[in-house]
Amino acid sequence: MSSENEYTPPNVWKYDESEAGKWAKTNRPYSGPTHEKKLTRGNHPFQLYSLATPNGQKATIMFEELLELGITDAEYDAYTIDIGEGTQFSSGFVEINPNSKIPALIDTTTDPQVRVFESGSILQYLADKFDTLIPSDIKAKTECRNWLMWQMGAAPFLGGGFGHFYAYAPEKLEYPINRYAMETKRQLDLLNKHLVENKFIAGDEYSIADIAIWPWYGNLVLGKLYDAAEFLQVDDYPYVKRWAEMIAERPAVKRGIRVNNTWADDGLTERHSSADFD
Ligand SMILES: N[C@@H](CCC(=O)N[C@@H](CS)C(=O)NCC(=O)O)C(=O)O
Repeated sequence: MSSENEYTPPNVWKYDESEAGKWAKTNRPYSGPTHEKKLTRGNHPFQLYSLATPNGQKATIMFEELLELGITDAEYDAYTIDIGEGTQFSSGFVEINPNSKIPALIDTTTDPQVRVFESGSILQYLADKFDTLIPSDIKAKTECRNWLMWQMGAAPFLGGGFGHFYAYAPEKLEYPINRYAMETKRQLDLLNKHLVENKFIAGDEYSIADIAIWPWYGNLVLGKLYDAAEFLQVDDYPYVKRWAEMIAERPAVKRGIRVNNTWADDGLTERHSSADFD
């Protein structure tokens, strides 16, 4: 197959800043801080630095679910990290996540304090710490972790693959859109088949597996991600839709998706108490 867009890679790839497109401030071929800036800190046990993207929603939904369960030790301050402006490259943020990606968390109740990065690690840490939202029986717990790890491996094909080429890339290219639409639909079909027999992802109980998967695949079938519901024919996955709608109704989920949300009318740039939602 050849096209007028065909690209012959040179022997050595070169970094061209002008080619970086929509994410010019975020895409660089190296890691580490770009500027000195400390993180702001509040008084609650947990300090969260995030943004209401699907990966960020996992952390804020988890905190709101813990608080909904009456676990007041899970009180948190949430600060917005503006990834379009490159705030994830400040020295303070890089100290808690050398990978410069939201969400990142500090548990201030331990000595020394614990940094937690990677949304899956944050969910696992909080579930372990408060002994909830993960089954205790080893078989059920493993099934929950299976799906948690599945999400961490699968979602980059949806976000970095499909979402990038369908919604963000400067030109619409058929090959990558086809490739990642195919993989996204395969993943949706997998979830749909799984949810025929399971009320929640890990079985009968709501768990961190649902909290990890819903922000990506739930939002997608509810038409809230990449405006791609028609393109991907999400009505073909009725069990994913049933599950997504059920989870969207949870009070903690309704609150969680408002935190660090700088684009929704009811979004909260920072969250310090339950009263912020009033
Ligand atoms: N595997 C990571 C992915 C986190 C991630 O990709 N975060 C994005 C926003 S959704 C980010 O911070 N991007 C900023 C950048 O790439 O510089 C996780 O699940 O925490």
